[in-house]
Amino acid sequence: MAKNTPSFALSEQEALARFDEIIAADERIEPSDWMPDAYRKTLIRQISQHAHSEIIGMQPEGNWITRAPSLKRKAILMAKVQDEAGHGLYLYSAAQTLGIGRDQMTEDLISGKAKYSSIFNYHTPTWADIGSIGWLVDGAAICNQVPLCRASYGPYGRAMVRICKEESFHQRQGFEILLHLSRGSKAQHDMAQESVNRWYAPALMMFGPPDAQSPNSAQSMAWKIKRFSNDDLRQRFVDMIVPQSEVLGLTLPDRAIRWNEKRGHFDYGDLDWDEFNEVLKGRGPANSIRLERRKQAHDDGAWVREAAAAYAARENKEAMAS
Ligand code: BYC
Repeated sequence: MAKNTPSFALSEQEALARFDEIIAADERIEPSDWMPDAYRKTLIRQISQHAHSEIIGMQPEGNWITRAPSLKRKAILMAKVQDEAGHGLYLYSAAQTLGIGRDQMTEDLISGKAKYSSIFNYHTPTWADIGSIGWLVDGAAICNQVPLCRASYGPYGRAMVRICKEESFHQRQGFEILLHLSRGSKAQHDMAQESVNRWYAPALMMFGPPDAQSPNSAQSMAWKIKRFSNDDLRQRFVDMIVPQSEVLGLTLPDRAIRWNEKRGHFDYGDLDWDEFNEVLKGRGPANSIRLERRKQAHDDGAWVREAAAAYAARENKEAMAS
């Protein structure tokens, strides 16, 4: 079959053979290419969940914009929260290339049908939590998302390139907040430590269930959407944050952490997967607040969507008339 034969001119068998060739050659599937239904569904699931996470993730941080301890901190935090909105938009756009509408994705989120990252169902009661989110949550996000820049679906991989650049900056700003607190007064140091104590385990759980309980990993890795398993990425993250915690002068709340010469990695303790499953079922500390707030923002924005639709309709009418 000629390489440039359009997808619609191929039989299903030929189209599948071409899809497999593209994946095997580490090339990219583009929106106009034929793809198996299950590949499309998996991408819609993962990309839309990822987009929802970015949008819901604005809430625990946005919570501190009015209370950031200085004008400079406020400006940085505002820019960061705006970046998250941008990430959500790139990702919703990438998902739309697969045939799902933005309205449908929003409906799935506010009705509680769609998942978003477990991590954003925890509260941010102290300023140090903004540091912990940057250092641990964005740090975990980078470990998970850098390999996604090579995802086999073109629009997803390309969106991830810019997102990862911004996440790196976010991680450094979080690290810097914690460093500042850790080297400050005893009360500031204690606040930083208490916050890291709360965020450490939930950040490790962001990578998803252990490999043996991850139903989607094998197929997603075969399709080169995911490049590494949940446990492999979790291990990379632990190996990254242990030396960083030493620089920060903070302790990770896990007595099992120790260098394992044989494995060439840090060992770490078991995580509470019951807690993770509870959060996924909507019973985490902040699930209901996050969804209520998102629904309220959607309702409050109805007039903007109506105005934009009316403007677009008028522009279209004028364009047709000219
Ligand atoms: N939270 O078979 P598995 C960010 C679900 S944004 C909730 O391993 P998969 C940031 C999973 O969906 C962070 N649900 O799944 C934003 C599946 O359920 P369904 C978000 C989770 O897809 C703003 C089931 O558990 N990042 O960092 O192969 C500010 C079984 O799991 C979680 C992304 O979305 C979880 N933590 O692997 C700052 C990255 N983990 O869908 C920072 C892209 C698992 O079958 N996504 N589940 O009903 C991924 O890389 C993968 O989807 C995951 C899960 C590694 C998350």
